[in-house]
Amino acid sequence: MKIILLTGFEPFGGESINPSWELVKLFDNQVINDYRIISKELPTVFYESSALLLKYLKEYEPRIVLCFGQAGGSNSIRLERVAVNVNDARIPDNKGNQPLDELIDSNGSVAYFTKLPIRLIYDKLTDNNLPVSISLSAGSYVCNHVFYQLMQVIHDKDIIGGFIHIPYLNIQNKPNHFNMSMDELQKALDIILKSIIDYD
Ligand code: PCA
Repeated sequence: MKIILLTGFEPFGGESINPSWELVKLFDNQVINDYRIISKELPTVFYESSALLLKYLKEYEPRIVLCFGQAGGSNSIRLERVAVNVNDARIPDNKGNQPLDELIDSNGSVAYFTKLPIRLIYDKLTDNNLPVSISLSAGSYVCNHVFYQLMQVIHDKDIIGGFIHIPYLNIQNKPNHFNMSMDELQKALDIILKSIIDYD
């Protein structure tokens, strides 16, 4: 059995849920072909989040790693193309850290590309009438932070991985923002997983 590691974040910024964890936890322990899914929640905290992710990479040796985060206000599922070596927080994280203009790794590369087949995923989601876009930036908060350190570890290994942002869930009560239902998000994640498995 090969392992697919899915991660989502704990709520942040005053929210009581984070759609990324709500979504990936539903897939924990599912088996698709010869892949078994493990879902884990990451703290919305600089460095603690990535340290935990790196621990899971060692522990489970996944073949595929898909990290998810909430992008409130986004009107599509955002397939992130590039992770950048910067921490620059608009709001404090869940432990009060608010780094500004800081490098994640002072000896690290400026950026890494995703290793997900984003064009393939984009086409499959579009064919299924799900809102999707390819994004050039995951921001400079905790999601990009985790994405960068994931790519730093896997860029030269035989591991497929990357980061995807999702909009608010309809139950988050954001009448002025685009939102999606859990049914739609589950359908999207199903398609995403099958696309990556086909590609693998
Ligand atoms: N979204 C934030 C961090 C956690 C999350 O779900 C981000 O986009 O950085």
